[in-house]
Amino acid sequence: MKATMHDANFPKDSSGAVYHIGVKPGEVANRIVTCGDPIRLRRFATFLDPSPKPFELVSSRGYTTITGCYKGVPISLIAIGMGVAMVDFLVREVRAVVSGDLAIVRFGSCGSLSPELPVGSIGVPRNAMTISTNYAHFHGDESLPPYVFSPPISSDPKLHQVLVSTLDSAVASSTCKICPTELHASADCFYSSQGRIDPQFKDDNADFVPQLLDAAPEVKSLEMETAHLFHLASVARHAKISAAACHMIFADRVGQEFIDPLVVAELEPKVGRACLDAIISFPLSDEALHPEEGSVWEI
Ligand code: R1P
Repeated sequence: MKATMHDANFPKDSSGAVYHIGVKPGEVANRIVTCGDPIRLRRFATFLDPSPKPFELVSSRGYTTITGCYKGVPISLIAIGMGVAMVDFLVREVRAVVSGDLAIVRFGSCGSLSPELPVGSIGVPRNAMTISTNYAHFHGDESLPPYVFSPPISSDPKLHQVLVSTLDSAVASSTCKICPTELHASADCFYSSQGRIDPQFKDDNADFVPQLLDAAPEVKSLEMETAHLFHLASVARHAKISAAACHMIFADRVGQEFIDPLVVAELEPKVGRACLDAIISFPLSDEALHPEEGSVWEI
């Protein structure tokens, strides 16, 4: 049976564990690498130091949290599944159980809108915009645009730079370009609001990609979470949240090519390790978990 929750405004149980991720104070580090896929996350967890023994929690709402040390520095790996709601729970609930500054690197996959970002390369966006379904168009006034584009939202420039230089030295090769980009877009859906055509539904998105590029010519890639991560980091109060992201280019949304799984298998561990190296080298002024306190999560 689930524990009783206290406080309907921000539910926690009597141990202080948050409602959806399930973690409590002492179980999440100030430095976080997040991705969608828990299998991808478990591959990165093999890079953690064997001691202290990593803490692990899989919540009933689909979050996997693994906290341990990497090269002696406390770090949490958290897989969130997909979409804006899941990244919103991540940032807010982690913020609620960790004191001090937070640094979060997202490692995801995405589609490319530009030959500058070929399949198998790594995009590292400085800024991300949101794309939201405009329900007023579908349920009221068809003259309104079906999809709404936000202005660009900035990553943390220093964490972005650390990520770019770590990827450049650890991952870049003749077959894998590291591509810092000015603008990425995160949509609220995978199909309609990324311009995928599904004849089963009236999505009004036949001209989606040209309209997006007309509104935001610098946008080079599309996925679902990064802009909301940057948004929450930028509106955080009290302690600082620094956020950056990199994405493996899985699909060419113009030419329709999709990545070979063998390429993913080769790239994923290299990029994952680079994300861990980047996050531990980022200076954080105020950290709650220290290596000697590792026994906190050694359960
Ligand atoms: C869609 O297939 C999922 O893949 C991308 C999208 O943002 C979405 O979550 O990210 P991940 O590879 O991190 O899951």
